[in-house]
Amino acid sequence: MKEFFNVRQVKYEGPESINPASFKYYDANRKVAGKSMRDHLKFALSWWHTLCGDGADMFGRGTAEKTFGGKTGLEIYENKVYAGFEMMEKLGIGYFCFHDRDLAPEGRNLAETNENLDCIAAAVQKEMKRTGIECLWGTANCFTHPRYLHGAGTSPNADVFAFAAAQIKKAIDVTIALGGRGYVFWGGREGYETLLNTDVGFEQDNMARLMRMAVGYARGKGFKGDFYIEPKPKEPTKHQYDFDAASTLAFLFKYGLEKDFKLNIEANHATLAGHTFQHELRIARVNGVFGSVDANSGDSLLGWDTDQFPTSVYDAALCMYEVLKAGGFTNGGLNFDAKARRGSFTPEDIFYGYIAGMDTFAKGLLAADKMISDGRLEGFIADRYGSYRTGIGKDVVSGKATLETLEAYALKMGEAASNASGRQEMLESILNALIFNS
Ligand code: XUL
Ligand code: CO
Repeated sequence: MKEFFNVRQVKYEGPESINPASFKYYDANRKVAGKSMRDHLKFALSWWHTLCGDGADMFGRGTAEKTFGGKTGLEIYENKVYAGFEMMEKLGIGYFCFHDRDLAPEGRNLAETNENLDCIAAAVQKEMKRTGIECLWGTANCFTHPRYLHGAGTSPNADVFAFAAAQIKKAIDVTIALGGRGYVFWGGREGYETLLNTDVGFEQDNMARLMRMAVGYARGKGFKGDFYIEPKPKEPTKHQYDFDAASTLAFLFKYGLEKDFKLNIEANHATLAGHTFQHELRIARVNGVFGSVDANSGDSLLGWDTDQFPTSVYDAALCMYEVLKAGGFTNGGLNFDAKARRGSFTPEDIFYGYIAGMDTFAKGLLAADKMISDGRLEGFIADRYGSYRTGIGKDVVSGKATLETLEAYALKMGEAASNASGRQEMLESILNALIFNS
């Protein structure tokens, strides 16, 4: 078989290695808390950035070659399949995620577009069989084509809604055919530019209608995986309805979708919403809708979604802490929704990006495991709420207390007992030490 990358199998060489094409921390078979790193982390390749994104931005053309030697439309997309699987094999990545339009180009009409997709999906299926690599999740790209200029499920144009529905139906078919564990809704254009032309309530009702149709259809076809909403506050629209985890939760509960949907939390989307990555994961976890992760990072000096490969061990540690506390991934995993910078345009640069991301999360996993086994951080939190385990606090939690009984208690009390320090700096110092020593 033709080789696309002049890169050897990337191996674990340990933290002392100076070989940039090796893992320093990601040792796939190493056991952490009874499970291999491979099974904890469930790394996935993003088809769009890795095999399609050529570095084009608003001010400049592409800088990276992504035709993989193909001459015609379909030949290019078929070569992406072979290149993608070669890359995943060489990096030891077990999963991939895709949009319908990353896999195959649009034809002259929907029927031809669907044929293109079936043709490339067949090649993907063969490669999956050969390598044992699996599909983490699929999705429909309902944001690139000009027909979606006012949205897809939230478009004011019913014809566009119908087209989106047809596209999603096919994307679900392909996800099921590839054994995908999840199906993602990321509402890139499901929001608004101005309220002057927008019926917010109607648009959200329609989005929920489309999601219900998708659930009904997929479950009818035997899909047992999870649906995910991937929150993002803005970009490309000024305001996206799935702004952050909390607003997405409100949407899911309002429309009764919370049993089928979980959240796919992306680091750079969290920071765009003015939250930390950990905050978004925590909100998903404590509300029982933690599902999957789009691992990347933004740039603190830029106000848009830069989709950089994640290199902050600190953020990765806090992410993996939330993942471990959620009981680990079930259908989800860590999808690198990340791309090399425009100036890093060679194929090797993408390998270095994945290596950096995988090592960062391997170290993050080790640190998260330490955070839990060490027990000091969690012990501190448990103590902090200790007043609710006895006396009046216990009555509050059990539901026995009322405003009247609490008033009677307060009147007798004089002044409330003195507050304890929150010890933030001490806890931050403990966290640093745990990361350094992991
Ligand atoms: C866009 C983004 C998407 C979703 C899938 O910011 O993150 O690539 O992950 O549509
Ligand atoms: Co994403």
